[in-house]
Amino acid sequence: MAATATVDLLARARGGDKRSIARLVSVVENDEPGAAEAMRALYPQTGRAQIVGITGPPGGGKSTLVNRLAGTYRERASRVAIVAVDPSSPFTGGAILGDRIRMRERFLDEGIFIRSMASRGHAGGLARATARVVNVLDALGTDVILVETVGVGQEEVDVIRVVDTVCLVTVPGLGDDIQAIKAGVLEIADVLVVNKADRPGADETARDLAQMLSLAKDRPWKTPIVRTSAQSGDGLPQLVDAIDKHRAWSRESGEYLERRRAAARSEVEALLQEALLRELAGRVGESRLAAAVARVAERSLDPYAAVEELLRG
Ligand SMILES: Nc1nc2c(ncn2[C@@H]2O[C@H](COP(=O)(O)OP(=O)(O)O)[C@@H](O)[C@H]2O)c(=O)[nH]1
Ligand SMILES: [Mg+2]
Repeated sequence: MAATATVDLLARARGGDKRSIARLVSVVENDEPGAAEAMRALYPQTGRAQIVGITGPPGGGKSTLVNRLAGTYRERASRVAIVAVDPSSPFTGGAILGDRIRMRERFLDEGIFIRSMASRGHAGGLARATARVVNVLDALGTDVILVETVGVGQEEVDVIRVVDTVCLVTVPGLGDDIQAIKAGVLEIADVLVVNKADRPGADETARDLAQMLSLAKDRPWKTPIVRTSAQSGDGLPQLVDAIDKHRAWSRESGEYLERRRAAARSEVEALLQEALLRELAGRVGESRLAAAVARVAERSLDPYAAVEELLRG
């Protein structure tokens, strides 16, 4: 994208034009030409949005909850964004007709921007693309950014690191599955949500979670457990309140800055790694690399010696 085109796009996106926001988000998400320039212009304006993560196993009601939260936050904020990072199910996946209709209302609301992230081919790619998208939305003046992700693997744990407050969603009757919620995921949860509390067993699940928390190592923040029904909206005010309390504590205790620093570090390190790799590839050259690889394949050179030789130049 030409420099002037990027400037125009930035201006329109800042004005709140949804199509321009979508285009800019795509440029940055996919690291298209113009991405670095846009980031440079936008970065000084980041750091204002409240970023909330909703994570947990598939089917727990995360999308339904996020949809509700977006509506709730929209009542007090002019711009809300939803970033759905769920490669396994699109944003509408599993939602019943009523949910779809409510979802459509959100789509029609000029103050709510919704983006589904495409999955990436390489490890760490999704987390970094999400960080870039969140930064852009933040810089464009979004007040609240809700990030939905499936809390299953390391990649998802990395994705959720970009947020200020992590809500982990579980449902009643998971039984042994609760044990399957990885200790690491429980550790990064700032708010525990027992959704589908309209179903039997919510109190037991809440008790099980409380017990698991009591076994975990002491943290200065006391993780609250909130019962919600994303379907009826019960417990939503309590959830918003818990998120707000965590935000206040986080700012006051310095946790917020610490997380921002950790996120900045992983972003810079990842870019540095890429840049070093590119530089090294240029220095080594494809023909020398190919020659060394051929010798390793023929067993006339071992891989360690090959690397040493290539680096020696
Ligand atoms: N009974 C009940 N069903 C819910 C609740 N929240 C979501 N669901 C339903 O659970 C299914 C999965 O919801 P979805 O939001 O797609 O879950 P996700 O995979 O975690 O994003 C859908 O059929 C929802 O309608 C709830 O609080 N109570
Ligand atoms: Mg979902």
